[in-house]
Amino acid sequence: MTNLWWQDAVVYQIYPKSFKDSNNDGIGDIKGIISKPDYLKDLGVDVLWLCPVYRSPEVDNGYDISDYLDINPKFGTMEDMDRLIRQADQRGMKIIMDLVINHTSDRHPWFLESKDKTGPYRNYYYWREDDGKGTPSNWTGFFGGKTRSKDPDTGDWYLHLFSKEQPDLNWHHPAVMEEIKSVMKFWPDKGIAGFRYDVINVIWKDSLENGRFKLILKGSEHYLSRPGSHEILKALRKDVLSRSDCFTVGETVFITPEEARKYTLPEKKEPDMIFYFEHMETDQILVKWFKRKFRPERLFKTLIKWQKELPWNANYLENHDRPRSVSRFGNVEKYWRESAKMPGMLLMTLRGTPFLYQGQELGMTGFVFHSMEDIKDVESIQIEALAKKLLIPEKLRKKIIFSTSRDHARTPFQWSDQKHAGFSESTPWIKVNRNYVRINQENQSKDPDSVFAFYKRLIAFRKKSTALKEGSFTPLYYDKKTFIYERNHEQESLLVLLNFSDKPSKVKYAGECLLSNYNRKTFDGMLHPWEGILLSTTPR
Ligand code: ISL
Ligand code: CA
Repeated sequence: MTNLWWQDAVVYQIYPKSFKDSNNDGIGDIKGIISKPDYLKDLGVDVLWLCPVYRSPEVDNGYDISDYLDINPKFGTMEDMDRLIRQADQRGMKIIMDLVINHTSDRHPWFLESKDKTGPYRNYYYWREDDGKGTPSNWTGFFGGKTRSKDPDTGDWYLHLFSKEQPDLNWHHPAVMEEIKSVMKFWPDKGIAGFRYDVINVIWKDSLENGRFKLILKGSEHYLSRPGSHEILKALRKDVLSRSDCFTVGETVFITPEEARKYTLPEKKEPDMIFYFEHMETDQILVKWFKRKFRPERLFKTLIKWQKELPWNANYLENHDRPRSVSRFGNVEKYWRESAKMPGMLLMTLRGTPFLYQGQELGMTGFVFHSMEDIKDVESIQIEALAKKLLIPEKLRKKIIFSTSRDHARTPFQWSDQKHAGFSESTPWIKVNRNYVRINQENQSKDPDSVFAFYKRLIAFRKKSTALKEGSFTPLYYDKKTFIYERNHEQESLLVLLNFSDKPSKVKYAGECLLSNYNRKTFDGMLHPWEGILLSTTPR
């Protein structure tokens, strides 16, 4: 079967707050994105995914929406948004929006209205009157701590799986479905090509009963990947999305391949793809705050499993919630350039749609945090507070937060070696990584051997390779550091060889290189440290 348009696309994720500031208030904005279309076009990406740009009090940087049909004034206006869509279209690029429908902001008019016990909005959220017995539930939330808060205005309790400023929508109430449907008609009518659904496998709550004993996410048996979530996704697709040539990718937390198949097999008619997290968890124990040494073998095994289990994957190595990949999987000190490029080859040669996160194409690295003042992320702040409550010593708390914070991925994009990395002329909302003088777009766009140049080559290669876009995936070999697989499509066969280590690796293949992050023309069977090689095995 030939691919659908979004299966041939390379998606580039933009975190608007940190991409480019056009009016020098220290905050990235839509006009900033508008000022860089040629950069994105030059890189070769087809779709831009914008993290939320809706009106929002920004407790969770836009993942707390107070108006789904308007733009956050800090990011610009609806006219700016229309211009961005038009401008992208002129260059053959499409835009997808981030859609958060598990919860809204506590400033959303629906929530404000729902405080009225007898009003028409009451059932938009999960309210419970106070019975004097304390918190009405033992569930634990995603940001640590409880999932019920008492509204100071009414004294009633409401449910929130994330921060208390993000109350969960009650999808049992039919009006919620109708509201979201109209939101999802509005944006495609404007020219938006699809949606990334935020935490989509938790939107349906079977019940609000207390949860069984569990170390993490107590209560999640009542809402993780429940049948009700499938009903909702089917309805949204049938009644709204099928009207245009949109695609959707659902973020799914704590998902197994078996569950993922139920969401994404084409005949299910739900989201087209999902983001899973298992490969992001190969350097952690239980939760991401407890790190263990990264063992490449675990990453290879996990990727093979998902490549085999799903006919089509949404592949990614970075996003706005996870530390930078070169700092996690590579060697930033000794082999920064090589170990920033090689995982790019992995991403662009797996079967599925590749999602690239802003700055990954420059090999942007993790941040070195010194103080909690440097941390802006609500999750990090709440986890730190929880750890403090649990009497975890300050030094350990800092170690945990500084190594795992979502802010690693949120530092300003490094455009140049100018002050503030060319992101803004005034102090950015979050600190710039000190290495911007060395790692920046201006440098790299001029350098044929840069990380950027290599990503560009990878993307261009993928575009003309049917084996990479449509072909089958066959793992051939992996060990503690080496990963070898084949991609096949009728007349075209490609071999991908990757070395995830500081040591050379001997393999039993050799031949002419189609691509190499060491710029080799021929391969003799010995991979250099952090080398990625693409060979042709097509019979002549
Ligand atoms: O990685 C996580 C699980 O421990 C969390 O950081 C993350 O909150 C989770 O993956 C869900 O993420 C999405 O929804 C959140 C928002 O804060 C994230 O930015 C978003 O990607 C709530 O809307
Ligand atoms: Ca700005």
